[in-house]
Amino acid sequence: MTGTLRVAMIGYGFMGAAHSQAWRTAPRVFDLPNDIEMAVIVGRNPEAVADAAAKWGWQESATDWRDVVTRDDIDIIDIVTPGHSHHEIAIAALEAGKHVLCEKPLANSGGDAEAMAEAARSSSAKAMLGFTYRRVPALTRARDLIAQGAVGTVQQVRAAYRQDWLVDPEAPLSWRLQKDLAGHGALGDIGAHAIDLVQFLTGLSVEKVSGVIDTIVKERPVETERVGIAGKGGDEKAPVTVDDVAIFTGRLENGALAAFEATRFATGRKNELSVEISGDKGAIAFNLESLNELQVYDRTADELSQGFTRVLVTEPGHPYLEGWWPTGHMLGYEHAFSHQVKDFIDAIANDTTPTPTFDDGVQVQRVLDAVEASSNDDSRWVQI
Ligand code: SOE
Repeated sequence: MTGTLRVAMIGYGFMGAAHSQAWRTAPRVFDLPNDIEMAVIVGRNPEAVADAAAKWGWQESATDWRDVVTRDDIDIIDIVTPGHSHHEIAIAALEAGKHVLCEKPLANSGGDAEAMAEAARSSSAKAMLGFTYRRVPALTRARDLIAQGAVGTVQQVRAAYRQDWLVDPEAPLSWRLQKDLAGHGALGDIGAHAIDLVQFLTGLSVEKVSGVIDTIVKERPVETERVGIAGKGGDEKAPVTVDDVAIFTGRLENGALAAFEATRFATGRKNELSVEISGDKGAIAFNLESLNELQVYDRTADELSQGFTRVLVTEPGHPYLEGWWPTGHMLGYEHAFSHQVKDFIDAIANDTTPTPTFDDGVQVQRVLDAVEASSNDDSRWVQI
């Protein structure tokens, strides 16, 4: 397939900015099979969405996604709204024959996620889920190394996503803290990344979980202005209806144990997504705060030379690096979003299945729901 693909993006918050940059950048960095037009950006507030269109380079803005998903001049719908609306928008778009890129987590409940996956299976259009960290070059490289046997048999895993933007009890009740909008708290927002990464890196599914979730600050100021992630609040307070912290154990399909942590209360940890995969032949560790590098341990090397080795994933032969800078130059948080666009457009052009699929999203959703169920039942093991 060649020609121009016209994109409409629904939503315009933090992820709207990240995705806009990617839609603009990917065709300039990579040799894509199609031209991309950033056609329409959609949001409920007409002035704010018009400002976003002008700032980020969308041709026009609109206020009703229902009118946009059925337009004949739109090929791709990119969903960057809070989780509660993913289900309705994605299904309408797929039924209208549009390709869909949807932010994570897939939905707010297992039932909604299943319906979305069913719509994706029945559509000839492509559907892809935005677990973007899979496309940080170091993590793509880690997946390849593990698949080639670099750690041998996976025996144990640690994965933590730790932030601290809610330590302040006056940080307001943004949509991420409301169950009806977000589904889960830290568990769904950032724990979902940790779960997806473990499954992506090891190729092993989480089969059962035992965990605890907790809400440390039980009520917060109602949000009066949305700024960044945390926003601004006034005097009125309302209950927090999701978790602040989730700590859980997962049993992988090969029997290995995985320790997971997702928190917005790790004081001083701004955006630490760390994962370590340990096997009988070696280990690989990654931390998003040093996202251009891997720590690699080879247990089969000469005993006296063994130790974790820092490997910089910045070379033109590494995943996605061909389009960027000369040897040794670094990438940042936003680059993975451009890699996501590249892979999505390639899958559309080559008629292949883009990953993560909506089915992958269902699997993660089941794990999230199982962790909450386990916590509600004195941490008993819950089968996925
Ligand atoms: C907020 O916790 C957040 O923006 C998540 O929603 C994103 O998925 C993650 O990439 C960074 O943190």
